[in-house]
Amino acid sequence: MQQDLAKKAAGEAAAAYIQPGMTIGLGTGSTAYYAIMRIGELVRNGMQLQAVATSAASEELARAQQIPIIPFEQVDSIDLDIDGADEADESLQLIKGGGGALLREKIVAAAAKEMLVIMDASKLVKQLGNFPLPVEIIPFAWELTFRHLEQSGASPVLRRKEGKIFITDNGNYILDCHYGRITAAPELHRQLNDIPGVVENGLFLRYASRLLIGYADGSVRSL
Ligand code: ABF
Repeated sequence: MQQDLAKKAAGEAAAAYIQPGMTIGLGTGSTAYYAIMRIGELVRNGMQLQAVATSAASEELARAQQIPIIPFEQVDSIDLDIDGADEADESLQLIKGGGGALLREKIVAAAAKEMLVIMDASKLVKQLGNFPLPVEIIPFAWELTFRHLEQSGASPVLRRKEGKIFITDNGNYILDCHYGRITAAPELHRQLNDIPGVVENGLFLRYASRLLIGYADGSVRSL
């Protein structure tokens, strides 16, 4: 409950950065849920904006809130991407992908002029890596990709949901890679994306413009 209040504070605070006429990237996850609900209120109160979603789940939620969703091919540029994270360090490096949407989230984050990361305080860490790094891979020869990731120093786990292999919105698998600590994130990012079969990894190293960190008392700290 406390964490929920913190997520709500961060998610709703992000909406204050939205200007009329903006194109917004809508993130995925339980913190992004609060941002989407607040943005829906703004739209219903007459604010003009349009949005692209980073997952089918966020798109469904946004449409239910009457937020105008545009297909990516109609997007010239994204003014503001609002998304959650699983871990963030003080240099704004992130681990994302716990929600399984990391590929579309990274595409949207890379296309955005600014990325607001919304999170509860438990996500702020000194060193990335306690949270297992999600890596999206193609299903073909996944066992070989699994072994390549082991050679990168990880203990990979094939993500399952309700007993079945989890399939992303893009039809891929996710290996949650336990590194324990990630000391050289840029090098690891390059190494992972060089492995045949890897589509994308959950290291977001150069997209976040600002962290909005929520607390259970409703306060929000910006970093
Ligand atoms: C999403 O937000 C994912 O990248 C990340 O896993 C999630 C954070 O989860 P939550 O906001 O539900 O704590 O963008």
